[in-house]
Parts: sequence; C-alpha cells; structure tokens
Amino acid sequence: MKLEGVELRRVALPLVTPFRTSLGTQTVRDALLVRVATDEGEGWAECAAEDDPTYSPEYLEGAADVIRRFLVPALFPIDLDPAAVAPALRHLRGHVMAKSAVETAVLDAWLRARGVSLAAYLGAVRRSLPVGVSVGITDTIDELLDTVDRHLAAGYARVKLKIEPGWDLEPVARVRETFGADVMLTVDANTAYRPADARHLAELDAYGLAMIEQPFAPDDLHAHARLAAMIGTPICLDESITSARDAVTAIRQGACSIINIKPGRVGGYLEARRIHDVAAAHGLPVWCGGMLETGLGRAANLALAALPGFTLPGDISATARYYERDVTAPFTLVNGELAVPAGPGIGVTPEPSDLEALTTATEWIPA
Ligand code: OSB
Ligand code: MG
Repeated sequence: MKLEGVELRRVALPLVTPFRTSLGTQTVRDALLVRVATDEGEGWAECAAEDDPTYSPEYLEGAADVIRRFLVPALFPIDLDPAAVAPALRHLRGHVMAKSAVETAVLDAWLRARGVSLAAYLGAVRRSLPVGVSVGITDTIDELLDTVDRHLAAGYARVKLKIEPGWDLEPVARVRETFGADVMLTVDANTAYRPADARHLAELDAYGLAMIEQPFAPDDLHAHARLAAMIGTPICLDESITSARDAVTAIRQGACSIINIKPGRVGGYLEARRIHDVAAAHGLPVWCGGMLETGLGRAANLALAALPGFTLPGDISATARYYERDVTAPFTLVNGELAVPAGPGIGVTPEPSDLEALTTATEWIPA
C-alpha cells in the first residue's frame, strides 16, 4: 500500500459539561483528525493530544507539526502495512500520540481494503462491553452525587472519581455511603500527590475502591511501589506507562497491579496490544483509558477493549456523556454496554455534515 497524501483536520467539540481534573478544566475538545489517502483507499484516526501539554508532553499543534514535518514524509517512500509504520518512525524520538494517530489511520485504510475489522485483527473476543464513566471534580459534593446518580441510572458499570488534594476522602466517602458497597468505584489523581501524601492516600482503603490511578509523577515508579506496599487498594498506572517496556519495568518494581492502556499514550494499537499481552503474562488486569475521544477514537478503543485481558470496564462512555454532536454517529448504551464496531477498519467513518460543522481547519500534506 502506498501513501498518496494526508489530511490533518482540526475539529472543536463542545463538552456537555466542563471536565475538571487535577490538571485543569476542559470545556471543549479540540481534536486533531488524520485522514490518510492511499492507493487502496482511505483511513481515519484521531490524535489523543490535547491543546496543552499537561496530561502528556505532547500537545495538539505540536502533534500536527511533527506529523506534517517528520512522520508523513518518513512514510511516503515505504510500502505500507500496519506493522511497517512503527519501524519506519522509530528513528524519530517520542511523539507517541502523533505516531499512534498516523499508524491507526494506516491500519484503518489497510483493514478497510481487506474487509477486516480492527476488533477481529486485534483478537477481540466480545461483541459488546460493560463500560465505565470518568467523573470530574465538581464545585460541591451535592453536584457530584447528582452526577454519579445520573451515570448509575444510565447503566455504567464503574464510576471513576477524579481526585486532588482537598477533594479526595470526603467525596469518596459520600459517594460510597450514598450508592452502597456494590458500586465499582475508583479514583484518578492524574499525578496530583507527592510521595509524602502516601499515609493520607492509605485512608482511601476504608472505601473499598477497585483502584487508585496514578497518584504520583509519571517518572516516580518508586513512590508508587512504596504506596502499593502500604495500602490494600490496587494501584493503577496511566501517565507512567508509555510502552510495553515501561509496563514490564513497572510490574517488576511492584509499582502497579493494574494498567490503564490508552493507545495514544503508548504509540498505537499494536503497542497497546503488546501491553495487554505482557500484563496478561504477569497476571495483571488491564482496562482501556479514554481521552475524551470523538467517535473515531471511541470506535477503535472499543475494538481494543474487546480483547480478553481487558477485564475491567474502560473509560469508554456513550457519546452523550461527552458531546451533543460528534463527527460520527453516536454510541449509545444498551443494557449498560457499548457495541464493538464490527465493520471493516475501525468500523465507523465521519458523517460528512457533522464533520464539516465541527471543523475549524484543514490542511493537506501532499506526497
Ligand atoms: O487520566 O484518564 C485520564 C481525560 C483526559 C486526559 C486524561 C484522562 C481523562 C479521563 C477521561 O479520565 C476519560 C474519558 O475519555 O472518558
Ligand atoms: Mg488517568
């Protein structure tokens, strides 16, 4: 397969409610979409990078620049197949989110041309999945309880509360006390704590959490391992894991017993599958994280989350939890589950009128 050109498209999707985490507040998802044109047809993907380099060192304009300036030119000369993309980009350091978007668009085009779904290609074993919801920090506990109540009524199988110093024990206690012991509840700190907070975090043990996600800095595996040794709640890593090698290192150090796999954060769906495989080999459960994806990223994440080791519900919520209008047809919960797209490639394509309405800029990178 030969690459003929790449379109980069900026879209802006207003969120139905602001999403506040320890990293900041988001009201709009500005996303970068990638469309590859090849001699065998086209493919789509979305880049996980956000406007600002807060969750990750990558950011949207930087991702667009590295794709335009380095990634696409490195792919023009080669005979493309999904497994050839990462090796062709290996001499370029970092930029895993940009690389993931390009690889996924190639994967979509290649699978589409062969009539194979991403789910089948990756080794999916389920056709629909129970999913979770990530709940931002709110101004009041009452507002949090209302939000959680709505999500549980909608059928979500797991609720994740964003926490930060000053918004942790009390909201968690109130949610647990209000909704009972049977709700699968987790927390995500997005690196907001310091190692000296370990004793405070250990108090979360009282609330039967299924995990605490990424309390400390991405590069501080040691602090996570020390916390793991002093609390009963399982530690899950998100920001710390950017490759299968990172995953093995973290597991060996005892820094986590669960991994949040986000394809963008690890360089793509093929590396994501490798992390799934090494986690399974070590007996660790994994789940699919989210980056407030549009329907393009959501479709692909559902395919990944249908692999057998994804035994915990992912941050893959219904479209209505994020957006009133998306670039694809909406994903809806049916009996608390989302269907895994079964069509060729990622299984969805943008709806032309929605795509046009949400687009803020486009750019064509010719061969
Ligand atoms: O830490 O998991 C995170 C969104 C943006 C950046 C980081 C994270 C998140 C979420 C939302 O928690 C997950 C979703 O897409 O529903
Ligand atoms: Mg997280």
